[in-house]
Amino acid sequence: MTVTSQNPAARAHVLTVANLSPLLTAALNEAFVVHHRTHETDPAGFAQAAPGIQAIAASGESKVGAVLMDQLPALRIISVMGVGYDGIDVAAAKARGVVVTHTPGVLNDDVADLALALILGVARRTAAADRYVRAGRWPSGPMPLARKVSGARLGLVGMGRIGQAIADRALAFSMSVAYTARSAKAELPYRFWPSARALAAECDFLVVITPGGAGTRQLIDADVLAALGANGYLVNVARGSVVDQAALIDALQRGVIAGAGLDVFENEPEVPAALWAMDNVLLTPHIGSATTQTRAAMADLAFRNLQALFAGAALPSPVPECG
Ligand code: 8YV
Repeated sequence: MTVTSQNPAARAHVLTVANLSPLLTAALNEAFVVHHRTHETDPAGFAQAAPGIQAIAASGESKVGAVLMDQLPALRIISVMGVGYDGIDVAAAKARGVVVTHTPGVLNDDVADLALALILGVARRTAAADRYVRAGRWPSGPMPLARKVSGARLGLVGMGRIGQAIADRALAFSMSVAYTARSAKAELPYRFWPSARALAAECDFLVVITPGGAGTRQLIDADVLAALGANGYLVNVARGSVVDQAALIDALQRGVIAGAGLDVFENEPEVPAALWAMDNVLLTPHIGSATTQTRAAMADLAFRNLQALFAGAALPSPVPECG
């Protein structure tokens, strides 16, 4: 990250709205005057600083709505360190002349890698197997047999950059790949299904990798899970909001589906105790992009968007609505 020191009086003021990666906060502290979550922690300090705040630095899970924007009359940019920006009211930002940026591309590999880890992990029960060994149960007999992954049918709900990276990896496991998305992508060799339900009925592993937000809320409901069936597995590396979590728990409890690999949840960081109790569920704490290498690349891109705005240069990665 290239950071140039500036006269402190000339530095722009940035409000952070999340506990951001130290890689990003270090760069922000060097280049800007940073107000760390003062809107939540220090109302008086925030009220004093608000008229001068020109930027918000957010994470992929942050929520920034019109109410906060209205308190920041000088706001020019919301830089999200994450590809997902479903918590940002982009329409409200645009209406106020505020640009929203995010960090696409640099995390494709990591999220796709984790999707495969969850497919393999839930099917081959790697976490349960680890617990089995540590509990000293091996001498009493072998574990129950698992589910073969190579050659199985993969269904992707969403076929953007990360969906395609998951498909690339699945091909190395001789899996067949099909998908559903808002529209078919003629350039891709994979079978398109017009709905999640139709796709679920034709696959063994249904992987959710579509943006969150109102358009996809509870897209994976009881009907889709019933279509996936007793031999099918659900994997979610997108947003908890895309899955009807109560319906998922019910489907797992009643054996409507075989198992699930979940990196995201409806109300993070809360994970329902009902899920903790299930051996056929693999749980990870929203770690899709959580590697040192990728978080450094995301921090760099989020920082460069801010730098570009204040330098009057073209923004490296505005969200499509602001592009
Ligand atoms: C992170 C994410 O959780 O990119 C996203 O949309 O959900 C994640 O990569 C987060 O945004 C890191 O700041």
